[in-house]
Amino acid sequence: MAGASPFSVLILCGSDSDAATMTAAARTLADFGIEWDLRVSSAHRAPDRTIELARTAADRGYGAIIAGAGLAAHLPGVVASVTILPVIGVPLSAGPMRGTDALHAIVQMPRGIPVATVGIDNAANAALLAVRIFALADADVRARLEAYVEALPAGVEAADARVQEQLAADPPGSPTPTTTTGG
Ligand code: C2R
Repeated sequence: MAGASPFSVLILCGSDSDAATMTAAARTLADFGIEWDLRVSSAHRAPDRTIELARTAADRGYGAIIAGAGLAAHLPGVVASVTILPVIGVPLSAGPMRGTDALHAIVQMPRGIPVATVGIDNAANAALLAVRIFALADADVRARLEAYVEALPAGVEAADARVQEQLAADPPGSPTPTTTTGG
């Protein structure tokens, strides 16, 4: 893409079962002209491979890593321990605890190795955080980010207009027709 950012983002997920959710990060980055690669690698199941991917990421031109995992989600923390790139963790709602297990695992990093953590399944916000980081040094990304933020209120206006229209067409709590008695 013309005007593409000099940095790209490495998106990692712990399993192919995470890939559909994590694709939202890829879509969002593409909207901002930021290139990305999405790779499956598990710190639990393939630690050497995962560490190699993370350790070499900066030299391969990545400016940030987004790591999504569910359950006992060690992937983002392990990745952050072998790179100085900013790492953004996405807790995924795999399993019976619906992502609260992964949220706690990702957000509760010990001092020294931070992982920026977004909401459960919110891969788009992870991408937007990477966009904000890149915008500090990239005027094109910054301009796209400013346009995106400026457009948000219009989306709220449109949502409000839709709700007002629905309420006018079908008002809740309007009195049900009463039958007049007597006479
Ligand atoms: P499977 O569907 O492959 O059994 O994976 C994945 O992110 C996925 O959400 C189930 C879940 O296990 C997670 N997983 C991790 C790690 N590796 C896989 N949390 C890791 O290294 O942290």
